[in-house]
Amino acid sequence: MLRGLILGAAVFLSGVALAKPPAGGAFCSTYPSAPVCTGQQPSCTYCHVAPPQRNAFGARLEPHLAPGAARPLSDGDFASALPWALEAVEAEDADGDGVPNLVEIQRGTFPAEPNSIPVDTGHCQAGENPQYDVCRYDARFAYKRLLLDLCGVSPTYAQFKEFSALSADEQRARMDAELERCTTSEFWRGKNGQLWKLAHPKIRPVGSLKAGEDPGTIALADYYDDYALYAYAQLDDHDAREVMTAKYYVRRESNPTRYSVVPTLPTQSMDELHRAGNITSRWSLLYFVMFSALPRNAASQAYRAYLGLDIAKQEGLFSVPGEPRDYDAKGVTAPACAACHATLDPLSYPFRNYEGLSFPINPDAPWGTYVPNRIEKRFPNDSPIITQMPEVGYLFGQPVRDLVEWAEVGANSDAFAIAAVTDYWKLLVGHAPTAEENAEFVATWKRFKGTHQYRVQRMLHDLIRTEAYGAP
Ligand SMILES: [Ca+2]
Ligand SMILES: [Ca+2]
Repeated sequence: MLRGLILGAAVFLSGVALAKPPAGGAFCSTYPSAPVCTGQQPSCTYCHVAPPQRNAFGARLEPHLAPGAARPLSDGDFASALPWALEAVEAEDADGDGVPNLVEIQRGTFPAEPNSIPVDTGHCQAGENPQYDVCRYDARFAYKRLLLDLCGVSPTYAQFKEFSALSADEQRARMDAELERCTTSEFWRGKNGQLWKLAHPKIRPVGSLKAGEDPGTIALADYYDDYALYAYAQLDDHDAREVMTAKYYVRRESNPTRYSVVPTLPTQSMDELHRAGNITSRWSLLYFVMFSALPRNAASQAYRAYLGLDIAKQEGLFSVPGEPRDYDAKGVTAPACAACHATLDPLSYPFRNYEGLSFPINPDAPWGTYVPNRIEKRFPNDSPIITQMPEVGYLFGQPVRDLVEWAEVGANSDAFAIAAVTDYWKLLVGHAPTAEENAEFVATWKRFKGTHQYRVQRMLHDLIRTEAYGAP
């Protein structure tokens, strides 16, 4: 629904401030329940045709942005002025489609596009579909779906008939019991099952580099360990955050699949003090850090995989003043790069001492370990200031002293809960939450974070009760 990703949007041209990195954040703190803020932030095109050129909505905002103040506005001044400007134009209709800006923001349509207007889904009529209650939650529909999604089988005719004959309360109880049963199935928790599918984009397996079971031609690391920790954290009464924070490892047994906690694994090399779940697994470090002095790729992958924020799509930008410093002389202070790197570089500093690959193998810096003064030992001459690179970094604009704290702050953030529930929403409902589903989605992740204390299994009982899941 967010169209057009404009990279390098926050460039500066002839001293004129263009699209601002803090815009998305300031917008979403003004309208936290807007669908465009659900697990994401509005892209530049919300206010711009292509920066610096504003669209109809951006053009209405501009005169209300700190009127009279000298241009360009600093990021800070911009961020504090934007909420006032947004409020000032709430009652206006920037694109002339008859719907005021505020209504469009809240209903998830675009205030700068006349073709984008709220549609009332008033087409539901009783009796339209004799099989199911189309307008509202239908337990029989949800029951079928649940067995397919979690057990991988449709109910038999006899099961379905029996379910249909139950009272509403009995149906709910049966569904809860089936959810518990199905999440013990191989289809759900086993190798290459539903949970492993959710883990694929986080682990990014590469068969040719696989060590251990199912080995590749260049056996570097066994990422089945990463799948095991991920699956363990999703199951039973376990805390989902530990995929980022675990100090332990998880061993998998097959037939039937069982995951159990172990303090060490022969396939892993990180010392306990510096361990942060799958972020510091041997595979993650080898594959995402590789040969880099400043592991930006490792940081942006963890940010995207576990916190749902993709810097390449201008998501989750929290510019840190004075950044990027360009310690490794990669030219990231160039205008087109600086907007993203003011977030990405400080996000990456806490990875500075985590070793990926090196050839020849350095005995002082073994692969997949924490190496104090790694930059000084391995890359001292990469640039004149590279050894000044700190280990302290920033996550969400907040300082973090090392990667372990990075992972803790990340795991406790709303972004983590939103990203985790979004994964299951996509898997079970079939798509990312839509504007119509937003209220149920927000309630679900808030309960996941609060009432359910990050227990996925408890959250799933909520998810199967949503209209998004159970309304045909
Ligand atoms: Ca409008
Ligand atoms: Ca519109």
